[in-house]
Amino acid sequence: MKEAAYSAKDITVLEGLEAVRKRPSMYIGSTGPKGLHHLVYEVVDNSIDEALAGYCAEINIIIHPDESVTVHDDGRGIPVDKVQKYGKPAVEIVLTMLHAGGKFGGEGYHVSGGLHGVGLSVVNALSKQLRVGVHRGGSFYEQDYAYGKPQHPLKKIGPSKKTGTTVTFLADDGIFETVEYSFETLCQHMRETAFLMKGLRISLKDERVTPAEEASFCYEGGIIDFVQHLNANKDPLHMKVIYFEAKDKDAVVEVAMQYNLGYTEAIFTFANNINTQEGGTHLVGFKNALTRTVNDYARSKALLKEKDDNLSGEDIREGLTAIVSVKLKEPQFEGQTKTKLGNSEIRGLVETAVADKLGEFLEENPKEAKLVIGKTIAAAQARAAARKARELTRRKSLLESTALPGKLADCSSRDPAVSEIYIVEGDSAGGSAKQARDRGFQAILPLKGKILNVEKARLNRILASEEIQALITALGTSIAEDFELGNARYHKIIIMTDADIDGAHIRTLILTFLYRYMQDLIKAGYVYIAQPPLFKVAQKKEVHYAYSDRELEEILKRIGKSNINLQRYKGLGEMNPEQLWETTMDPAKRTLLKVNLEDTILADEIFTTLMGDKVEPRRDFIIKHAKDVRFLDI
Ligand code: 0RA
Repeated sequence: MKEAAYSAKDITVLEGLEAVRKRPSMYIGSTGPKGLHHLVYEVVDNSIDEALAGYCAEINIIIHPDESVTVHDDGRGIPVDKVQKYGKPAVEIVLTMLHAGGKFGGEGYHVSGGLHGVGLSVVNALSKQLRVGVHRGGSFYEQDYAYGKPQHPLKKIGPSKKTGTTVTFLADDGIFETVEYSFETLCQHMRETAFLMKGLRISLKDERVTPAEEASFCYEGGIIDFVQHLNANKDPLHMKVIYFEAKDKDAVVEVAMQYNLGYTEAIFTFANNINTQEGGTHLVGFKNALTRTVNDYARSKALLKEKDDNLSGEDIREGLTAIVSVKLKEPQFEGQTKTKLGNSEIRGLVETAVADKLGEFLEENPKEAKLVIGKTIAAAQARAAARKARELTRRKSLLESTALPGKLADCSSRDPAVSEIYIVEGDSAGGSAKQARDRGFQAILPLKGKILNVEKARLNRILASEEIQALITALGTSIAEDFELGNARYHKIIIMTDADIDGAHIRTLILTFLYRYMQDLIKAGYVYIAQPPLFKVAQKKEVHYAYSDRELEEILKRIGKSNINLQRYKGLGEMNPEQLWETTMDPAKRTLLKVNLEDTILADEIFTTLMGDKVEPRRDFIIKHAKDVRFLDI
């Protein structure tokens, strides 16, 4: 039979690829930057499967100058023999048929779920060009594709003593909004993956810059190293990271945990290397068993009196950094973003593991155990004090008849969906903003200078701060365990600070507070950063505003440099109300930066670094990111 002849099977394949190109978001989540990076993760996941099966020790990723990406692994190589049913080499099937990425029904814990595991064929369909190279069985093979379609049959290029797979692809810029990769985003993801895959080396190279930038991740300690990394800028309560693993026939669970002297809880969970941001059965199992085990231990050692209340889960988790990683045969992912593990059998497995192994740890390390219990009791006392303080504020506000803080200039609208609140630095800028605003839907809350750094204080002290009380009452949601998104009084919460270092500091303090105590406001997409202009350029009667140095240059180029009056705004206070309205507050003209929380692990790191105790890492971070506004866009 001639090779060009189309069979019914070829047509099914083409229809499959066409479906992917028609509705890319269904397969890759989005066609924005997130979806683009997902292409790389998808290819890497296939190599990870080889590593999970025990055949791959190293993965190399290269971003080429034309934004094409190569992923190379030293696994067994995708099989090249003909699959009888299709009359084509297996590698071609893997690259062209939807859901043919697995090991043809083989063994092992596949990386699959959420948007992962959709297969190489999806990446192929969404690429202008793709080349696959396979070292296997003594030879090297190659095949090229365009828009998912093979350009020639698999070619045997020559002999080879190695094994492994190389995929190079160029994302289709007709489908993706951008095809520019962020080296940092890829590094962050690959570092995480390397932590979860003990001993696997993942290297990255960015050839778009000269000299090329390189990074390489390999952790012999696996998630123990992960926890140490997360606690690197914190003071540990005990030196040794607690680690244990347990297996049954369909799953393995690994847990690593270490307390620090801070007050925040940082538990991250994974299922088959996927960050389960919405939690699920493994998280529930972990929390339940942790609470029970610590209480049992405390009672058995008479650290709690018979009549005492149980220590609460929340207090037990104060200052805890933990990774819970499960790998299982058939993961079920649920929830809005498909990042909630649903397999009910996992809960029991994790519970038993934690109860046994953590119980053992506490028995064998009485000194550490005592520190943990002591910290928990302190947390419980602070929480009780905070509750009292809150009840007092509530009662007080009832007596005073109006619950809203005096400094708030509220808007007249009572519909949160159209209402906005500007949180403004300082009373003078607050005054301008009050004059500038549209009082129909814009409220103004001026805050005095630097609010309390919540990273360094417990809830009771935080609640004692007048500025924070005003903020909480104005937003209406309450905080921490009392938080209620539905009570938000505004669906746009806009932080407006001066465009200088102090302004950046105040903005970070406010963001830290929102992140730690009202995280769902950020997740709901209610939190924004105002972008006041940096320069005013006046030429005769015409006025232009520039929001960055680059924009200033563009304006000067356009209008020429004769007869101009250039003003650099050092603070919001230098603008009169009309200017403030026009540049920063008028919905028709302003630009707002939405704060998003895609990567909670990175966000936790950033807030710890920026707001924690250690000076060195903070300095390094600020120097590294000084020119980069991206870190504000958390
Ligand atoms: C199917 C079967 C086998 C390996 C693979 C696929 C495989 C796929 C990819 C994708 C990227 N790298 C990969 N490495 C391997 C098993 C082959 C065997 O039994 O020898």
